[in-house]
Amino acid sequence: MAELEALIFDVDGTLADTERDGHRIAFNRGFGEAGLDWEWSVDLYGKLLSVTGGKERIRHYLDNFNRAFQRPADLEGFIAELHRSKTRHYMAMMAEGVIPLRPGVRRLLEEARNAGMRLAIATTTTPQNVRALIDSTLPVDAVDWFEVIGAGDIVPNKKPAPDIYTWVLEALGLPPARVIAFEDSGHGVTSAMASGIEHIVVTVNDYTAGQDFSAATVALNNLGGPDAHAEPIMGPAPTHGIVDMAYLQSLMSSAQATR
Ligand code: XBP
Ligand code: MG
Repeated sequence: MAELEALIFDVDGTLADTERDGHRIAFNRGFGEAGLDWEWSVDLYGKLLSVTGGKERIRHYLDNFNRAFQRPADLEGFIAELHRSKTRHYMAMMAEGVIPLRPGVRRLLEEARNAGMRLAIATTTTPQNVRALIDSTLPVDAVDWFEVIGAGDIVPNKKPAPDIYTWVLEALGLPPARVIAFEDSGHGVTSAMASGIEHIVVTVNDYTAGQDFSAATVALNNLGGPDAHAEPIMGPAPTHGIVDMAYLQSLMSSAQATR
């Protein structure tokens, strides 16, 4: 039986609900600072999430939702500058501690560390954003809990392409059968699967709840804790409503038994 050696976490929507009240607000603040009257509502942002990556998302917005905008000659430079401003606003918001971790995330990270599990991150977001979230929600030096952090533009293609998971697996030196990926979105599941990862745990949120997770191992409302039971939308229910190491090991074994 392939042994479980590492847990690889997506960040946005998985470790924390950062999209609606974090990234969206930071984009809007960046637009305001640049003198633009663009305002991304909660609904519009849900549509824009079909494209991952902030710079890519701004371009998608201009191509599909704001065609009347008079584009500057250097559109790429303009988007890059807007995005740098958005990142500054996002980091400031994280430093204020506006977004908590999702239920059960800290518990599972600590339990995994105690069990000798290797931890990694695979995300499309900018590396500074990952650091800002970890610093504001976990103990000092918790960034070192993650042996590998794959983030942002270090790979040519963002999720749903497999690049970021492939990069992280290579950095860990592990075959995909030895890891579990944690995701919140259809794009994330597609990305992990395409890199060869066989075991994927999804925790849905308001933006992703209706997406197709049939390719995942299990989809739940959250990872579970004292005030938030983990309930499956698809796949086996965890004992006592908690996704713990024993439950993750059981997912690995039952997947192998059915092969
Ligand atoms: C997250 C994203 C990110 C953030 C914005 O996707 O799509 O683009 O919304 O980050 P996933 P940047 O959770 O699948 O990794 O603005 O820093 O690009
Ligand atoms: Mg995500």
